[in-house]
Amino acid sequence: MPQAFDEQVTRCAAMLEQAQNVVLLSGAGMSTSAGIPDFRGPNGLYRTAGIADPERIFDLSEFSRNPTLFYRFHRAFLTLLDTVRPTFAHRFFAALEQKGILKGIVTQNIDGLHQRAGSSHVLEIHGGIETSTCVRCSRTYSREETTRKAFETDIPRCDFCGGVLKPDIVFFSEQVRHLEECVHLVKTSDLLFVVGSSLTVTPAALLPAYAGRDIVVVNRGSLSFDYLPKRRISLLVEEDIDAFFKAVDTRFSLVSENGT
Ligand code: CNA
Repeated sequence: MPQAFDEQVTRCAAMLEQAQNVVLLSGAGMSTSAGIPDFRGPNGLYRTAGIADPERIFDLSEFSRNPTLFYRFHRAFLTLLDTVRPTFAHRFFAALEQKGILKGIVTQNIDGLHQRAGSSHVLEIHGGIETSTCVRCSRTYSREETTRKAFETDIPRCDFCGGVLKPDIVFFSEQVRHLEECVHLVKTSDLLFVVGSSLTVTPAALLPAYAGRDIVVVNRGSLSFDYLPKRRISLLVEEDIDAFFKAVDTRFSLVSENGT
């Protein structure tokens, strides 16, 4: 039987008080209240994109054949990023790092909101959009250069060889980033938060099984137990992420109203 909200808040606060090595694994649900849709949630991209088989957006062979679909999505994403701000939960975890309790964040997100909230130890396991690489000559381009090109032409290309620029996001079938460091971070945690992830994308979904001690999952909606058996979870909170961490923060007052 699900525990009442207040009881879950109390348990989470008690675990936080005991913990010395908190780690966060975050997913797209962390940013939905900022206005960035997730993939598999009720308003997620997979239901709303109007594209048959939307996984094609991040499919490497599709990108190699024709990057138009990806850049149509990416231009909209870049425009959206200019309008959004970190959520309460982003600021809560940034504050935990400042307090010295949180040792690092593994994020599957590519929106940079953890860093904008003030977190400094962020491992972007699925890469990010700060740089792009020419698929032909491997020259690196900044986010600013790629963005300018993406809005000037249909497909941004390398100034030197004309190759297509690909933002350094991990596409399906590509190697993830920082995997060893992510595993080490999770193994050394005494409290792992898994927040806003359906835990369907491997290898990120395999990480929680390495957790050193307690695991708190905060996720409302689709959640796979294929890689993280339910019995390994100390606390499963099926509530809105910001609402839950706001309630937890009433016990700590880490987050100020107008900033971290
Ligand atoms: P996902 O599979 O879309 O799962 C997100 C989960 O969060 C779902 O179970 C939702 O129901 C849940 N959720 C959404 N909003 C809330 C909320 N307010 N409160 C509680 N639960 C909520 O996303 P994953 O991260 O698991 O999948 C991995 C993909 C998604 C990664 O490769 C990401 O790069 C990719 N992605 C990232 C972003 C981003 O950077 N913000 C956006 C969309 C997709």
